[in-house]
Amino acid sequence: MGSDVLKSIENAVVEMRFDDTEALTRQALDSGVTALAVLNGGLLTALERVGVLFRDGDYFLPDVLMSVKAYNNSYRLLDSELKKGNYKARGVVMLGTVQGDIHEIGKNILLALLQGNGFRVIDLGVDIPADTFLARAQEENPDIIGLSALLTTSMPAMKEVMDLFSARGVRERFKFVIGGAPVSQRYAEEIGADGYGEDAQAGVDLVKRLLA
Ligand code: B12
Repeated sequence: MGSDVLKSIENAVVEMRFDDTEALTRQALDSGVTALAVLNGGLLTALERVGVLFRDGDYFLPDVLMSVKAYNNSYRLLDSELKKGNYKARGVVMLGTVQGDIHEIGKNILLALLQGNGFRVIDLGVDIPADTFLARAQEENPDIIGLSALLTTSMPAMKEVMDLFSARGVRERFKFVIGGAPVSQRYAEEIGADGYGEDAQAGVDLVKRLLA
């Protein structure tokens, strides 16, 4: 039953059946499938398939948006489960997608898992300029700043953030972690970030390590 319903959720997202994703997700959760299993076994595999269809020219941008809408109808039901955890404010993390980039799904998953692991998270949103990261960091004083980028063309904006903090002499007050499909450990080292997380769970582990 578990893997059947996950496959159905995956197909419903890929096929843009947004009413079905909600009903199927309720069915999965009611039958005891965990929120994390729906995310990893249904939604993320669906987005990978959507990515391939888009890359190969079988899907156009409106198709991707419809699939994301179907994804959101499911994810909405998982979000509160993923955020449930042992809340004891282990630290404060500020997250944002860098300027020029509006991809937010990965960042939002990291946000949910961080909250589920007891961190307070300040979400700046998407398309965030370097000076906004700086201004909000000075206001909120987070322990960690997480930057997300999904486009090769927006990756340099991560370096701009790092460079601005250095130029203002506040780089050492914060730890920086970066992530997103085109980013790597090597790129993190190149721009002087404190770490790279391949996926949201790796991001949580990294944040825990940096604050230990
Ligand atoms: C959904 C999607 C969109 C949606 C985004 C909706 C939204 N609300 O986020 C829409 C339709 C808006 C979109 C638009 C565009 N997209 Co798009 N999109 C995708 C798609 C299909 C999925 C991305 C996704 O959400 N993946 C799922 C999440 C969970 O994965 P993730 O983001 O990588 O996040 C995980 C990790 O990377 C990590 N992580 C992420 N951030 C962070 C941060 C930290 C600190 C840490 C530690 C970890 C971490 O944890 C996450 C969870 O495990 C990808 C294809 C793909 N397979 O990736 C293309 C893709 C990213 N898009 C692409 C492109 C080109 C575009 C457009 C330029 C298209 C256009 N011509 O207009 C625009 C860009 C608009 C802009 N300025 O940003 C290309 C990028 C190519 C490149 N290398 O630069 C891709 C790869 C598609 C392709 N194969 O060509 N897109």
